[in-house]
Amino acid sequence: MDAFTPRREDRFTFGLWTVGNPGRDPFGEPVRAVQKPTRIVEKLAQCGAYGVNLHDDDLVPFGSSAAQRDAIVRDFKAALEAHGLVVPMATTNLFSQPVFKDGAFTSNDPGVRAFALQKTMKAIDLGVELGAKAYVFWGGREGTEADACRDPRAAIARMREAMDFLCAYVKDQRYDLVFALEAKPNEPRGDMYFPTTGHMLHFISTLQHAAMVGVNPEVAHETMSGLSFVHAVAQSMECGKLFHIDLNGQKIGRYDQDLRFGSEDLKQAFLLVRLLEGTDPDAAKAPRGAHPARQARYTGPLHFDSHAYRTEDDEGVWAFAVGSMRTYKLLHARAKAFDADPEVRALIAERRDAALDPLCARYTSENARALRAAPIDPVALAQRGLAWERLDQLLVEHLLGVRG
Ligand code: GCO
Ligand code: MN
Ligand code: MN
Repeated sequence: MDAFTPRREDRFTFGLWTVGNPGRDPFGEPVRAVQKPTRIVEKLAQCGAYGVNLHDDDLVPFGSSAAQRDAIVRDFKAALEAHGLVVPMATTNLFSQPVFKDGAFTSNDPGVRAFALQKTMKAIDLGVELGAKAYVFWGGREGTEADACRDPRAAIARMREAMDFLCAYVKDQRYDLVFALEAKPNEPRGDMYFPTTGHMLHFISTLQHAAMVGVNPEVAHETMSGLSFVHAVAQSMECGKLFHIDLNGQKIGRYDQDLRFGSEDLKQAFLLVRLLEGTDPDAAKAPRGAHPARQARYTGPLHFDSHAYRTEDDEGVWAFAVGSMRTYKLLHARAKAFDADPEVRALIAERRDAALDPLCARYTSENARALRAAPIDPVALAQRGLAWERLDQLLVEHLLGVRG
């Protein structure tokens, strides 16, 4: 036990499908035994996790009878109770079964779309019964290879119709539940609709019940496209839409690797933890122009959507789980030290201009007139070195533990 040993109050969660991943890939058979959900609950609790998340089919195998479902749910609830774990998030598997081979909510077939809604309503009921407060939508098969098969605008409209329907269902049932939409650029489809978190954020603003819908960004998914995950998360927080998060590790341009958090991208991971935990005291205050719903820090569950290398046995799986959580806590400690460093504070202190700032703060015809006439010297402005080299080196030294 040390300061970085995971504890319940750290709010770390894993999916049944993550630590339960048996190591099957497109080229090879499983390398580990399938574990019972109740055993996963017990092991996660021993590792210091706070919760366990699930797809409907992870817990209740597809095609189970109502009686089988009830028995499974009863045993699972008993395990949660016995080991003190919660289920903060649930989701629907809308990708494994052959019926979803060309999408679920965006399929051209009304029968498939209706089945997707039916399966999701039942899965929402299951999630709520287990105590979930967030419901994730990842459109695993919502995309194309033969792109002429449907107008992409029709896919977007169908997705909107499904979200509006399901939000209304949640309200009608009086469930205390929000939705979190998860973007991914490709895999398993050649191109998936809503490929980035930014696409999702705009889509959400067009929904009937937009207030109950946010995003679930995933490190691997934004990184696959070569985009900055930290910027995607920051944009979500800036408009109050970071409802959930999928933490893992990923190299740019590869298939979805779902690696242990911090295993590939330590600097990005450091900046991410710094952002989520709000260790920068200046960033805690909303700047001028901020969105009214801005989140200064993220207080929801910290979910690891990742799995152990295919080289690992059962012991390796739990080493992977503990490692994910420890790395988060280590990075949190480094981020606190970085933001408490007086040299860092001095370098990133916000500059003020007593004459110009008030003119830009609010549009009035007088301010515009005064601003047009203001003597601003772009050559002098450009001459100032910013010392970001020093700042970045300080970050590296904090990250490597030789400072602070
Ligand atoms: C993936 C996704 C999934 C989802 C999960 C929950 O690339 O496979 O990240 O793991 O997060 O289905 O919706
Ligand atoms: Mn993924
Ligand atoms: Mn995910």
